[in-house]
Order: sequence, then structure tokens, then C-alpha cells
Amino acid sequence: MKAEFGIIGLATMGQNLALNVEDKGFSVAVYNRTAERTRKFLEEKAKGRRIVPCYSLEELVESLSRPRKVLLMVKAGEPTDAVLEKLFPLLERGDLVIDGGNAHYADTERRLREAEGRGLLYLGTGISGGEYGALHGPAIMAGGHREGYELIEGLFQKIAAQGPEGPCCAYFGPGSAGHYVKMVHNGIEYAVMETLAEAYDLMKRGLSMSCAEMADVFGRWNQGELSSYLVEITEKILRYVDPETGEPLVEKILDTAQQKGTGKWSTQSALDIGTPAPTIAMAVFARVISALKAERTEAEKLLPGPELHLHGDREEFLSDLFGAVYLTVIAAYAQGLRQLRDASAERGWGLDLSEVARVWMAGCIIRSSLLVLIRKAFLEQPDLPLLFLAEPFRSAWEKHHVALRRVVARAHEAGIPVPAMDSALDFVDAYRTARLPANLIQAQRDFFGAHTYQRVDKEGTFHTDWEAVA
Ligand code: NBP
Repeated sequence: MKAEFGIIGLATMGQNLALNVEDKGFSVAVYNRTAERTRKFLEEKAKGRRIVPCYSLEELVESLSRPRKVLLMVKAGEPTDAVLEKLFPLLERGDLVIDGGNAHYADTERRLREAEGRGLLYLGTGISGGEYGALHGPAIMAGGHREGYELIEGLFQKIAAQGPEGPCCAYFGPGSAGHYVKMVHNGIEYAVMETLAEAYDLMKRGLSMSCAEMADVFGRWNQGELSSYLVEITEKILRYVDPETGEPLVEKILDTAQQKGTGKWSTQSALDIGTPAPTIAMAVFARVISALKAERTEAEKLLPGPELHLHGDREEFLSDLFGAVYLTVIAAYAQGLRQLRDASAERGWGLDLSEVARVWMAGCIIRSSLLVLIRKAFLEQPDLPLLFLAEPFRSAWEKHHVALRRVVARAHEAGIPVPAMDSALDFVDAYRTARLPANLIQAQRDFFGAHTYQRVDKEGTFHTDWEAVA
């Protein structure tokens, strides 16, 4: 009997996906470059399961029923190319290759063309949910050959997280649409994480609250409009006591945030296509600044700031903080979805943003109750330019923007950085301003570079010799 599904790469994601797929009734053949990992997996986790160990790519390909369906779960970048270089020649017309890693979308486009040239089907597929999601149900964002998706849709629907509106998997379009959606998902993830970290900083340094008190606040937020996986885990993190020291573990963790690249790629692409995603960008830069630990430590001694404490009524500030976090989180989704809208228009993907919201409802890191409202907004208005223009987000802005302004202003007064909240406020303020000062920028460009400008009172393109005497 040949196996129905193949997995290459048995690190955290590959192992757990193999167990998930087998658990849903499919036989799986697995291969990993280092044989020891395969052996260990079979002995420890996959014993007695319909999981066939393979010790070469040839053996894997041989053990699969046709058309073969092979999922790659290896490190993104060169390792993926190294595997594909060997795998492609072994496959036959009509076989399907799914790259489930966090590939850069440009790599996906290139690999897809290569697969196509060989008569193979290819799906660049973002898989979110980490170790737990891989085992119990991830969110699956596929793009590439539609015929390929049709071959695997049944399996994806079974292994995916089961959300309130169906299995959290979908085909998003040709080319790299799937990996692009996953990349922007990660960009939003960066922005929401930064927003929650800023709230923690304001409560800790600004209000001198204990971890237990802050956990209570996140716990309360998780009961309402901000209910989400990231708020939920933040509460749990703040409650976790280090067994070694008896103190909150979070306070023992070095404050330099690492990154694997998807937030950066998301921002780079936003700049390339000219879509405004400042809150996601600021979250990436916040991680970059956090990495400058030694410099920051020196600068703290040299550069003075104001007194750190936020004076005034604590409960009032916490109430404002909820509004500030809520609007900033909405801004993160709004910017990410706008980026998807613009990327789809540029590349002709025909991306359905209500489907994107549906797939993100469970299994993935940015799952939240907000996504139910976001999906509804895009179902009602598929070409919605920005979430804030639709209800209930417009009303949320109206209700909370003063709170966001107060929080940002007080954070600045206290010298506590809030780049995500600040950028969200500036973003919406700029977006809702009919006349921005860009007229002056156009005049400056024309002054030093003769770049020309347009006028508001007549048609045409104009250039002025600005230093000529009038
Ligand atoms: P890693 O990203 O840590 O990759 C390890 C795997 O890549 C191992 O199987 C390793 O084989 C294999 N590999 C490497 Br490294 N170089 C190789 C090469 N030249 N040829 C063949 N295989 C090679 O694993 P992961 O954390 O399970 O993630 C897998 C993919 O899923 C990545 O693209 C990741 O970005 C993505 N992803 C991860 C998560 C997560 O939470 N971890 C979530 C969502 C998506 P070896 O055993 O021989 O070294």
C-alpha cells in the first residue's frame, strides 16, 4: 500500500503535521535530511501509526500513491531550494509539491515557475499556529495552482483548525498569494505583539503595577472586544512564576526581541507597492531597536528623560489604555488588510478579504474575536478601502480616539516609547485629513529638483523658478 501524503522535514512543524494528518485518517510517508531525526520520531512519537519512515528522497517518492502530494516543512530559503533541486527531477507530471514553510513570496513565484516548467503542480502555503496548531489544527493559506489545491483540499479541511465559520484553510489565488497572505498575517502579528508590549510597559513603568495586576487587566480585556489568542497568552505569561527565583519569569527575560524576517518582508513589500502600513513597520523597528541592548544601556546614562511615572487616576488611565490598545490593534488589521487589497490589485490575485478573515479566525496566532467583525465588514463591502470606514470600526474610532490621544500624549510626557500606538494615531489622523501638508513637500521637490507640481485651482503640470524675483 502506497502512502497518500508525504512530508519532508521533521523538525517541530513537520513532526506535528505528520501526526495531525495521520490522526485524520491518511497514511503518511516522511523523510528528513538527518536520518536520526526520522528514527527518533518513529520510535518516540509515531509508534504504531500509519507513518512510513523513508531514508532518501527516492524512497519517499517511491512510497507515495499518484498523483503524489508532498509537503515541505524545512527551513525557508536555501534549505528549501536544496530540497526542491533534488525533489523536482524525481517527480512526474501532475504530482503536487506544497511548500509549507515561511518562504519569501518572490522565491515562491520562482519555484512555482520551475515546477510549472516540469509539469508539476505547486502550492506556496502559509501554515500558522506553531507547534500546537500543527498538531491540533493550523490555519492554512494556500496559493499557486488551483488544480493542486483541489487535489489536497479534502485533507487540508480535515487537518486545519475548525473555526466558527468552517475549516481555517483556503485557496487565495495564483502565484504567491498564499505565502503573501501568511507574510502579512505575520506583519499584523508583529504589530499586535508590540501594542501589547507597549501596554505592559505603560502599566509597569508608568503605573508601577505588578505582573499579577497587569495579568488581571489583560484577563479582563480578553473577556471583551479585545478577546484574542495574543491577549490570552500575555495574561498567562504575566502570571507565570519562575520556579528558580519565585519571581515572574517575564522579568527575567532579556529585552531583545528576535525576528525571523516575515515582519521585515511585509514592511519591505508595503513600501514596494506603496501601501501605508506604518504600525507594522514600527513594530519591526521596535524589535530592531530592542536588539541594540548595549547601546541602549549606555544611552540611558547619557540622555536624560522626564520622570517615568504617569500621574493621575489609575483606573481612568487603564480605561483609556483599553481604548488605545483596541484602536491600535484595529489599525494593525486595517493596514495589513489594506496591504493585501493593494497587492492583490497589483498582481491580479482576486483575493477575497472576507475569506482571509475567516481563515484567520482559528488556528493562527492573530486569531481574535475582531475577525468575526472584520469578515462581516468585507462580506458587506468586498472592496472596502480601510476597516475604519466600516461599522463597528468607525464607531470604535469615534468612541476611543480621544483615549488613544491621551495615552500617547501621556506616554510621551513620561518618556515611555509607544511607537505602535503613536503610528496608529498618526495613520488614522492622516487618513482622515482632506488636505495634508504634502503641498509644501511638492513645492520643495520642485524647488530643488524641478520635479513639478499640480495645482488645486487649475489643470496641468507646473514648474516654478522659486528664486526668481516675483
Ligand atoms: P526549521 O525551520 O527549524 O527547519 C528545520 C528543518 O529543515 C529540519 O527538518 C532540517 O533537517 C531541515 N533542513 C535544513 Br535546516 N537544511 C536543510 C537542507 N539543506 N536540506 C534538507 N533539509 C534541511 O523547522 P520548523 O520550525 O519545523 O519550521 C519548518 C518551516 O515552517 C519553516 O519554514 C518555518 O519558517 C515554518 N513555520 C514554523 C513555525 C514554528 O512555529 N516553528 C510556524 C509556522 C511556520 P535536519 O534535521 O537534517 O537538520
